[in-house]
Amino acid sequence: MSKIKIISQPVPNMPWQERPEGLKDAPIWRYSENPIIGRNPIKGVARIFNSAVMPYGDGFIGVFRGEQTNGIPYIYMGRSKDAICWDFDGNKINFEDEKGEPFMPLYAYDPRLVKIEDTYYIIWCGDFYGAAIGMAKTTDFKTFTRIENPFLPFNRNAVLFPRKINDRFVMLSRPSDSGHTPFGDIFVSESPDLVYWGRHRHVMGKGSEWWEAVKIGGGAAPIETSEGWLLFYHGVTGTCNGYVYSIGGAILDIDNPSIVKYRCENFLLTPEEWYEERGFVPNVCFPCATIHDSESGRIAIYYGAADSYVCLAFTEVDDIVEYIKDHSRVTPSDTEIGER
Ligand code: BMA
Repeated sequence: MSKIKIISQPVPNMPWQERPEGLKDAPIWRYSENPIIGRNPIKGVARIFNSAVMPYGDGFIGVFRGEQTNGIPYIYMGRSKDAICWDFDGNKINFEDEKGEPFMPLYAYDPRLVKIEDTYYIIWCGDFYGAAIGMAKTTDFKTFTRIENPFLPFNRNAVLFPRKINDRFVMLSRPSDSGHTPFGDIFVSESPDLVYWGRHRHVMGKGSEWWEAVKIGGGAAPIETSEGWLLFYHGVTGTCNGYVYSIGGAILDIDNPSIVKYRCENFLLTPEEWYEERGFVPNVCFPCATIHDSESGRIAIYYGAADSYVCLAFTEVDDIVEYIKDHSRVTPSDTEIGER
């Protein structure tokens, strides 16, 4: 039993590997068999990465960013018994609109999958006069109904909270440009109905630490804990050879997630292994989901590596919260305009 409570369901069959000896001080450790999804995983799909999974029935389900052989990303569904070996549908998800007519986005990438009450929501980056957030819902993983785009362009990164807060849906996002965005902070917005979004608040700015000095963006859906919302996000630095994406961690106030309680000044994971340093886009660790077990406090983090693979890393709630608190540095830009 962990000291800090994860407030969600038990998932006793979640994937897990113990912390390797010799990695005592590391906040997160990698799965020894990474990557879990390699190249050319489906006919016509060259790479799957930046994808989201969750428990479903007695196994697991996921939405996957599949980069087709023509270079265009779409969302594919997959199922798994152990959340490590995945069976993918050969066809991309066929969405429909609210009238039941077919709807296929021009492209769709970096999907997140979040369950709120009895409905599953998929959030992605698609096209709406440039890059913007798209959303769909399903209750059965057979019919996927596209719902209103939450935000104006441009925005390429959004994550829903897994429950309503003060009776409103809540979403983190990172307003941006339509391209590779050389800036970006995380904001939070609320909606009573998933149609009208407002009360936009600033959450966290790009970091003062060098590893996240260019931009940050939401990662996995926040995990509810007795210490607040545990957020794994991505932070980006610029080098003479391009961007480097690392995984960061923060804890947001449970009732008002625009308040940053703790923010870790160190990255939690940065590209080191061949599958993170080498690929279609080198030096990318991009977290999109976690599977966590309320009984044991174990957390499995799913991250895209080098825009080429899906990988897995592990931590435990007590350890990661303690690490984030011990290395916390909340700057004025994380708080001063949050309440405006
Ligand atoms: C971001 C997104 C991610 C991608 C990353 C690195 O802007 O497009 O999908 O992993 O760039 O290429």
